Amino acid sequence: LGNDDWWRDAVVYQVYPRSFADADGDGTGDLEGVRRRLGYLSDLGVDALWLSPFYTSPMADGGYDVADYRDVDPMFGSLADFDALVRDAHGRGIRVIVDLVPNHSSDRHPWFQAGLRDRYIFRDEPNDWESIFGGPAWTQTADGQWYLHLFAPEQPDLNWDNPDVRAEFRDILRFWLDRGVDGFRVDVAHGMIKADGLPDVGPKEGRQAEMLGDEQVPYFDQDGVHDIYREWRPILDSYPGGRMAVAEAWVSSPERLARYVGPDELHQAFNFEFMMADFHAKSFRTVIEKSLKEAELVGAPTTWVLSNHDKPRHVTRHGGLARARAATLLMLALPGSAYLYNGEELGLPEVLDLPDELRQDPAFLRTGESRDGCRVPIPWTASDGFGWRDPWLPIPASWGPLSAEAQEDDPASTLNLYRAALKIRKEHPALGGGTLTWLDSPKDVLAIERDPGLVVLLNTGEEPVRLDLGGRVLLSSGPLGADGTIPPDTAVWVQR
Ligand code: TEU
Repeated sequence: LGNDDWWRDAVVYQVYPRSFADADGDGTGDLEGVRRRLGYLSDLGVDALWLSPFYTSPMADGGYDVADYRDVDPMFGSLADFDALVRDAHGRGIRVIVDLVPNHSSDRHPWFQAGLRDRYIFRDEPNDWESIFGGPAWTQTADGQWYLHLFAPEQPDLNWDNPDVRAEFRDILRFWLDRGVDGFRVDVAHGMIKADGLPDVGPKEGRQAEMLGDEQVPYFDQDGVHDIYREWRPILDSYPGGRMAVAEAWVSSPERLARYVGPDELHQAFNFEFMMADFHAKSFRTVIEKSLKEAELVGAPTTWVLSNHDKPRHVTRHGGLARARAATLLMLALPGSAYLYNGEELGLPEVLDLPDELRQDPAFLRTGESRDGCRVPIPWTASDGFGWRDPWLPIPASWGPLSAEAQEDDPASTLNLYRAALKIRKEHPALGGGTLTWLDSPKDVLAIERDPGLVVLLNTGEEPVRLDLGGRVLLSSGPLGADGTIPPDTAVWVQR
């Protein structure tokens, strides 16, 4: 596959295996389902896949509760299926990134089951920390001791002060690198090290640390996590072909995020500021400027994300498909890599009306907020159950026109917009790399020049705007005005 720096401007497609494609017809997606859709992903034009967890898991948190880090859960297939997927993906020039979940294991992990308490965080008394999923971050065991879980009680936090834990994860990295993976997405990368003595958070802050902009809390973004990445980097570098790692770290500023990235630590960190921005020219500009500052600090391009398996889909968040399509064209024209979430290329909205009894997100039980609405299975066919038999979450009956099949031959479909955008991005490397210059523009319009002569315009206002486009329109997120105006909620790529 060549080119060790492939990740710098890659378009990475996140597969949520449970919801992507079901080859064995049990209602849950699987690795063989992903393999059979490689043609679709290749036509879409992505450079890499990131697979959310498919490891042995009781699924208390959709697989982010791992019971065996070196095996595939039978619901998703087998190691042989995994190997076949990697082989065929590579055969098509598509790289494969896997999810690594080092902050916590499942409570069904053999270590927890065997009562190896020095590998977890047990105390005689809990402190005041709260779980990200709501409620106390401590659960009491039968003998009266308490263990820490920043997430669900079924996800005990590992003790990274224990050298056995460190050795185990170095070995897990090698296990997957030996199987040919191109990289890792590191889950809760800011979480593994807790402040000495586990001090109370104190009154107000509570569980909000994951939100951008909050003050530091004693369980996130501690200096010690960086030692772990300095241990991992030489392992990644010892393999040929550009093996990489991207951090999922919710920290308070671009400066803090920049500390995770560099030649001695991880290659990239998700830049969630963009995902949190409002659909408004000004707010996008602020975020882009901040993000480019981070990129400058670390000397590597940043990452862009609009949707993932934890946040409401951007069609819904931004207020409709037109806006989602416009935001996508903006994202795909920014310097750095872009992470797509399965189904966004079909313009899927968040499903807001799932019946409570079908919701499976552990956060829902404690906070009333559920991430299930962005995890609904992908509609492949326009009829016949969307290509699923009894899917683990119901697919809305109204999704027929959003199915991949229905969009396949429609030139105006969102699927074909993504295909066209990724194709143009390949032909114009300046879109994913190069420099970015802000152009003068009316209020509510974002105007960016990318390297020689590629102009990106986005109208987030309420009125159509007339701009001298002075060039050839390469792509627009929706129809342009007959008089050459850009309607509201529309983005356009122009070649000067
Ligand atoms: O998420 C980490 C995290 O803190 C948030 O993304 C949080 O889950 C979300 O904001 C709640 O709305 C990672 C995974 O992406 C997530 O799916 C897992 O549940 C979590 O870690 C625990 O492994």
